Amino acid sequence: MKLTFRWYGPSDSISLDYIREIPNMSGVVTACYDVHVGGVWKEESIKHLKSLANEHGLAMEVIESIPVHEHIKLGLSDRDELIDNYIENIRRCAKYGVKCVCYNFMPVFDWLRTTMHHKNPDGSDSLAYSYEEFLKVDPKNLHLPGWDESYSPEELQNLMEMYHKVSHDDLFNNLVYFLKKVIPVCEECDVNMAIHPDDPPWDVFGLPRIISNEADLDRLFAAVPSTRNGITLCTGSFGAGRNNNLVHMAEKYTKQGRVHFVHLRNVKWEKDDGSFTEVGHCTKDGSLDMAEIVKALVVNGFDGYVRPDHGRNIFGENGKPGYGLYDRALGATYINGLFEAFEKIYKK
Ligand SMILES: [Mn+2]
Repeated sequence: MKLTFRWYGPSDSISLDYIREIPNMSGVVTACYDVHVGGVWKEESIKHLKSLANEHGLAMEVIESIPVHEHIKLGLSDRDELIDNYIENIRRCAKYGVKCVCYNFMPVFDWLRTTMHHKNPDGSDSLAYSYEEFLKVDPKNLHLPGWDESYSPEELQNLMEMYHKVSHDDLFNNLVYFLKKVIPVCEECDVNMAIHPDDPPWDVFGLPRIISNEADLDRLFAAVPSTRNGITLCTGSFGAGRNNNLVHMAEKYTKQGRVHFVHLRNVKWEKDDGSFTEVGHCTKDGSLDMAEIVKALVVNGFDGYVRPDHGRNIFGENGKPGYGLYDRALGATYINGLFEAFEKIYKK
């Protein structure tokens, strides 16, 4: 297992000096943020990020993410040009040692919560999704925590309308079209594509979502069989879906050689309407059996990249929601413990 940590580049309030002090930390997971979605990343920016990481003893082998332009997801006429740009980004990243690209294919919103600051009984706060709160959101006048600055209200409405005619099958076919062009380049460049599951794993605001469960993954892998076409096993995203058996999924897709990257976090299911709270990483704190998930990875030969996913705000920190230092660092040490124990017992 190679332990990594998400780093939002030089403007991240969490420095590489801090990240390197987390036990067993091997590298950062980052991206170029200086080019608009759909554009070609500047080679000097990729090189700069890598040298900053390397100067701190950290690798930069995972990119999260190279975002997919909405026109590719919509299947519009300019998609070929945008896919060419995407491919050029993969080539440029590969040139600087990148081995894994995390991306997603969710229309418009690549995550959804109803609060960034749910107050937990222990005094910490975390992201949460309440179905009751979700029902109060007016899809015609969207104001969502964490999203209000991403698009102007008009842009958002226009984009939502463009998806009205896009069915689940259309979106799936657009993903396959994209991967059929991208995967051959990944084979050539020794890069793994790791699709991030839908977060949460169901449709929102009438927008289709197609990477929500095991059946969705099986369909994707049947359409594009190369094992370069793999997943980011995000336990918290899949795990918000109560029918997803994460232990089984970890076992099955590790055996297939398709788990290229793992996001480990726990969620606590609230009520029985889909509501959930993000909690500390330990099994006991949430609804997912984190130890059994890690065991399934190790027993089946997983040796890829892992990062602690969202943490709570603790110790008085007022970090970027989900991405503060302290709880993710505690999560990292917990992940280290699970892997060390299971690797000692089961790794051949
Ligand atoms: Mn994730």
